[in-house]
Amino acid sequence: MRTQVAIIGGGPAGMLLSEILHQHDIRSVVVEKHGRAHVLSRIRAGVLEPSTVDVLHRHGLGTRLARDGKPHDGMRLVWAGRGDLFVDTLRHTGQRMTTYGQTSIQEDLFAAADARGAALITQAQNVQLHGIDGAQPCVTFTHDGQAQRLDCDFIAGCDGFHGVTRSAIPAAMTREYTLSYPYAWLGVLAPVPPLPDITYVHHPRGFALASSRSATLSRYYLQTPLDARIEDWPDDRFWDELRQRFPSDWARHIVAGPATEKSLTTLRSFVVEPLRHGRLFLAGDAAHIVPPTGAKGLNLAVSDVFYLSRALFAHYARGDDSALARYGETALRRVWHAVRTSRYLTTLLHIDPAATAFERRAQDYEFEHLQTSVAAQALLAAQYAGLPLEELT
Ligand code: RFL
Ligand code: PHB
Repeated sequence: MRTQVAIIGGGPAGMLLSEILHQHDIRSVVVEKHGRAHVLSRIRAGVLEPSTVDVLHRHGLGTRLARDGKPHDGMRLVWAGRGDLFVDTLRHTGQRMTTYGQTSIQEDLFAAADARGAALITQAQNVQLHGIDGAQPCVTFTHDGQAQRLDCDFIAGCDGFHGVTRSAIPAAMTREYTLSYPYAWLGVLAPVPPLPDITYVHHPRGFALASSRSATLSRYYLQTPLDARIEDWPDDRFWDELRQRFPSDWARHIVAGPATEKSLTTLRSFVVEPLRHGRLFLAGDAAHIVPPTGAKGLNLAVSDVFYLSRALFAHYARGDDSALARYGETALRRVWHAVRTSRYLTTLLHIDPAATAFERRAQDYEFEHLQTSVAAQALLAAQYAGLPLEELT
């Protein structure tokens, strides 16, 4: 097989890249390790920045988003014993965010791919990259028991944090920046009406978060120790613990129900640099991870793909490789912005079991500062809404 861009990974980054490239008459093949059902079963992101919504609309992917996405005008922070604060993104930035599940985006991307008869190979095993230093790279893999080879001009590594593309770059050529946090998140999806706002709670028992997927579908998270096990968290224990972390007049409004999904996530910040080696370009979680506090990961995958698609377009349409050369530095500006924001929110809101009395006191007064300073709220609102996209072409 031969194509122009071989895209490894059919998550949001890979499928969106293939869609945008198609709209610029650039051919691609997506090689995905799992089946569609598996990709669609992963319950993840829920909050979209204005620039993410803009990219989806610009590429004809906004119909269902416009209908089913819910405007999200800020986040509520609740601090046990100190009341709450609404960080009003609409007021401070003039922009609206949107809640719309990653699963729905993934469904929209698969529907668009089917409508154009896209080349999407699922259940590909043993994916390997070859010749990324030279002018004729290729990808090999096994599909339906047959060995396959895909020749291409470029490879896009969109295969998430546990993929193979990042490790195809010689270790001596990259630098990895990592921070692990000493707690995990237990997430629950339940068919019950959500609280009105996305609400982040700081409580001595640990952080909690209320979010939603629709008017009838709630998404909640609890901070747990790193060694927590799902089997130790039957539904009753989850709802009981969640209610203990919310102030009592809020807890009364939490509607409990049977969990339809439960998952544990460890929290880390990670960035690899550079994002390019030869003909391989990394995008999305393959290149960077942020802790979910602040809901930035999917938004970064979308901005990486936006920049990469524009750079590939300049290459094919005009023989201009300057945007390809600048892809990493351009994408990394938004990435590090989100890395800083999500690290700030994570350390502000969680209970670090090893924190000193000094650190806990400073954390309390950080929140008090946010509660009393409109300037601090405006800064956080702007960080939450994300940096605007730089137009490259
Ligand atoms: P994905 O989604 O991990 O997709 C990668 C795809 O590559 C495939 N793959 C391979 N394919 C071929 N060969 C291989 N060797 C392969 N290895 C892997 C995988 O099967 C998969 O299909 O990465 P992508 O596309 O970069 O997208 C990134 C986002 O999924 C991620 O950043 C977000 O989900 C993060 N995130 C959130 N982001 C937001 O913007 N807003 C949120 O509200 C938000 N909430 C979250 C989140 C992530 C969470 N978890 C579980 C980490 C909440 C949670 C709990
Ligand atoms: C979610 O809805 O899953 C969600 C919302 C906000 C976050 C993280 C996850 O910060």
